[in-house]
Amino acid sequence: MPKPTPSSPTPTDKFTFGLWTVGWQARDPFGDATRPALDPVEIVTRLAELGAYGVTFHDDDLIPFGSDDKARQQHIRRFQDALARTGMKVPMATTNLFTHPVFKDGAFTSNDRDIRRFALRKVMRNLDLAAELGASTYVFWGGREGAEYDGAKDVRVALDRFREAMNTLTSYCKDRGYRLRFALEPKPNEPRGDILLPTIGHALAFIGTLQHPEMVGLNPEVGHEQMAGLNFVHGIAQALWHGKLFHIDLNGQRGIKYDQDLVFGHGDLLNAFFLVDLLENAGYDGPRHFDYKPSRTEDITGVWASAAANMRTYRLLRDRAAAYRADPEVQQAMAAARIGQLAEPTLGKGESIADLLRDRSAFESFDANAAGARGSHYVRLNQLAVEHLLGAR
Ligand code: GLT
Ligand code: MN
Ligand code: MN
Repeated sequence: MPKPTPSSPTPTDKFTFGLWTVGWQARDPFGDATRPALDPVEIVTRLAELGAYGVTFHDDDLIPFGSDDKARQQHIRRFQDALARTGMKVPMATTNLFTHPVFKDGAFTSNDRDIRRFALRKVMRNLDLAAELGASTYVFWGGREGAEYDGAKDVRVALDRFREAMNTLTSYCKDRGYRLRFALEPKPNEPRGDILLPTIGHALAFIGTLQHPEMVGLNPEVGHEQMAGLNFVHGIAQALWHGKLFHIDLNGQRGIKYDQDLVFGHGDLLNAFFLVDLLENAGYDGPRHFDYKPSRTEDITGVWASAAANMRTYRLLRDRAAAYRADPEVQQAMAAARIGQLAEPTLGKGESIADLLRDRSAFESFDANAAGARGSHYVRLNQLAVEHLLGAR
């Protein structure tokens, strides 16, 4: 019997989209745009109709690069009117530090000092707008911070400059009383041959060196970790464990290749299932932000269909994950797999190292061969997940 399909998304789902996602005109390194430009006001309106909670933007998505103050104010006002009319929120904003040729060798880590200073000023101006629009997260994707040649960039010094930029900008927010938190978005490569802070792990280590580490966390993207062959669920679990999952970019990627930015779930679907299970059960209450690109083959109808697909897939996975957890057979399989035992501290309450050394059952009389022969039953558990995902249970 077919499972009931969930009703439409609502703002309580906290689904958000970048203006640059549905607004992508599908220009790629080999071909021209296949779709017309979309007005940010239309994007806000259509996404609201589809049940989204909000939108996010780069400064240049909203205000074309080089606009004078008057034009800038007009763009902002039209956007604010659309937000007020639809009730859409702006929980996150970011800076375009990658399109203009001036950023071809990076922004905060460009070898040119005057370009680094320009980048800081460009961010500061958009931080003012982000705060004005009520955003709580400010993303830093350093797509151009990197190199193609190992001799082109002194990476240790570049990290000094990256840290200087973060310290300067966190201080700027503190001075202005902005309640923004920063979220670094790792990516291994593309558009640079190698990008600085390429993975969740690299970025976490970098955050620990900052002046205000409590203000800086992560905005990991599904495809970016998978481009590096990494397990996104593991990366997100570690980010949560560090208290650093400030925001998330959901999309789909099929293996180690160029950044595909597919619809969420259109890549590694089983990993997406366990990702939703993790987000829903770990207390993540931030936006579910889709950073995808409607494929170049799609017309404008396909753009809105793909936006809806992201939200529908997330909701379906949420339902499937809840059903998986509630299934008595899954609970029994989890017990057989000793999943719960991992939560028990390895040393007993109040047990000292001396106590452990005295415990002969822990070592001298421990039957390692018998323990090594115990089956884990993980395959059965995984099959149950697959069957829930397929709607077979
Ligand atoms: C760009 C990139 C994304 C980042 C955006 C934020 S812009 O499209 O591919 O992954 O999240 O700057
Ligand atoms: Mn991407
Ligand atoms: Mn992204």
